[in-house]
Amino acid sequence: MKELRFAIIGTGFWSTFQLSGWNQVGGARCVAAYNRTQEKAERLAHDFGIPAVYADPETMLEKESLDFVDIITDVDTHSPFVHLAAEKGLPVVCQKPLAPSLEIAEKMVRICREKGVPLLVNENFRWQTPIRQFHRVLRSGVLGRVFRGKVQYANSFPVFDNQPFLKELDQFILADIGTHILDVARFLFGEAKTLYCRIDRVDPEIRGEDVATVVLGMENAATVICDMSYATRMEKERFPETFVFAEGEKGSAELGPDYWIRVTTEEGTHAKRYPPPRYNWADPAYDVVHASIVPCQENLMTALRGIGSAETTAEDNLKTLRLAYGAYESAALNQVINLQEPGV
Ligand code: 89V
Repeated sequence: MKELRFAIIGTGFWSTFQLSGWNQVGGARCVAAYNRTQEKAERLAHDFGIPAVYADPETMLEKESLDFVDIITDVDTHSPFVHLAAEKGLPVVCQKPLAPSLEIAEKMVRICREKGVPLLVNENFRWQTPIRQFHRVLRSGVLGRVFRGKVQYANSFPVFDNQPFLKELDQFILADIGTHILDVARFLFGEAKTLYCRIDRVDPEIRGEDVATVVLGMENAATVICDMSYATRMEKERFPETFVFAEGEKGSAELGPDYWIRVTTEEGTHAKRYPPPRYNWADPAYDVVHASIVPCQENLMTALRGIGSAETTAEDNLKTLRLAYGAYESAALNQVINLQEPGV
């Protein structure tokens, strides 16, 4: 199979894991890198054997013969880089959150559609080993009709140590983690009809909110609660684990700490652990998240090769963004948002 050639835009904290993921998947080679601070790109190029570093992204996309571009920058710069790649007819993989507003994301999707290039989102949480298994449990029908679900991400990990720019964002946890958690909620429980959200800021040193609680009224009548916090101190720090609970007419299922899934029905409780694979390039503090990059990229690769469709296309991701940005609107107005009305 032909090896795909790609360039990366952005060589910060996340780029080393993104590149290691592509190497793990195989079949794609990074041939060029651009970063606003060029020395950072040079350092990464040296570590990963990337042959070319550019001071200007446009020149890079013009000079290199590429099959796709991987954008690994902060949210505000995604749109201009996606536009640039689309103009050159290049397929794009972009980090989440795709854009700082739904309108900007819709425009990005529109331009890529017009130019006929795939726009894919590196939305990896739904690819975590225990979350995939939880999905299988729900699809097996063992719980019967699920009437309530809960997706929780609550810890007090010093996330700003590695990603200091997150401190400066006016919109923090719903945009950064909510996009993951709400995407997991969609993946497991389906689409929402209504949404209500409350937010809070506990850490006085940051700009945006670090606590959010979202209540979703689902199309299938279930209620799903998504709660997230970087202000929750627990007996044992569990970053970056996501916990899930589903209650159905015939039983319940729980994804709890340390990747344990417990399924309880009339017949009793069945418990099994579903840990993620360990990669030597992953930061152990981010284990389950870094491991999820691999199946996520495998899935994106089928779309990049034109041999299948990806789960996390930008088109699909608009539905997740509608929830995340609808949640800000709900919190600001203290109102339930009807997601089926236009303009949300
Ligand atoms: O994937 C992310 O959005 C990151 C995390 C905290 C998991 O590293 O911000």
